[in-house]
Amino acid sequence: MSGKVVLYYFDGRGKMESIRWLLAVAGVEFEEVIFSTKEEFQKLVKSGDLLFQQVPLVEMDGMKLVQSKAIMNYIAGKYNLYGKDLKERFMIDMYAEGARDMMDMIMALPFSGEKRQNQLDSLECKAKVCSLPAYEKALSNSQYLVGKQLSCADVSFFEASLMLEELFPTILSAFPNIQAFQKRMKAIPAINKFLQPGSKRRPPPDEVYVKTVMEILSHLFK
Ligand SMILES: N[C@@H](CCC(=O)N[C@@H](CS)C(=O)NCC(=O)O)C(=O)O
Repeated sequence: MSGKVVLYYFDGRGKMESIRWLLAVAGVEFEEVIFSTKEEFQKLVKSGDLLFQQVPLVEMDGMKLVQSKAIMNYIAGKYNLYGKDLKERFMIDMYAEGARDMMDMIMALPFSGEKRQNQLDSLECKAKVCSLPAYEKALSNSQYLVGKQLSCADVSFFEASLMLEELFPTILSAFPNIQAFQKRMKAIPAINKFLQPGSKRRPPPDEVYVKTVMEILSHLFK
């Protein structure tokens, strides 16, 4: 195995996008192996590299990493994005998990068929009433969500806040601290670079992406 970092996933956001974000913020270059057919995915399953027969898979440091949260935690720990002690790490996990809850709901939307509008309404309500106020409060006297330095929680929440705005363009209007946070995050060079066209950041899912994933994972959509 080479020293390169290689990501194996579909050509879209899904559960890999937060990993792309974190690697980009950590300044780690990576390559990607993209599946566009069921055969390509099955080949990887048969290789035995997918411990649970699921992607994301990340090849890194001589290991074949699976389980997206574990991968994120490994990258965060390695690149000093995981706090200074166990208590900070807990807080980071807590805020990162809250961001992930919102992103999981967003990720599921294109696959929710006729339930889409209900799920969209429920997401908007949850975000406005439960999630965003918690982040607004955490950012009231602090530059970062936890402690005095950037962490993976900031990166995940920033990603979630952008995804929410794609769906509900004015959703942050009642949250000035989050708006200021977004501004600070956008000014970080690695983030600014990742936000530019031509980076490895993926756009919101389109019909082609949804169709491809449903074909490749057809066993889950029966
Ligand atoms: N807990 C796992 C879930 C991974 C997961 O559900 N992966 C999907 C694609 S996004 C998959 O490969 N599913 C195939 C299957 O479950 O058979 C993680 O977070 O990595």
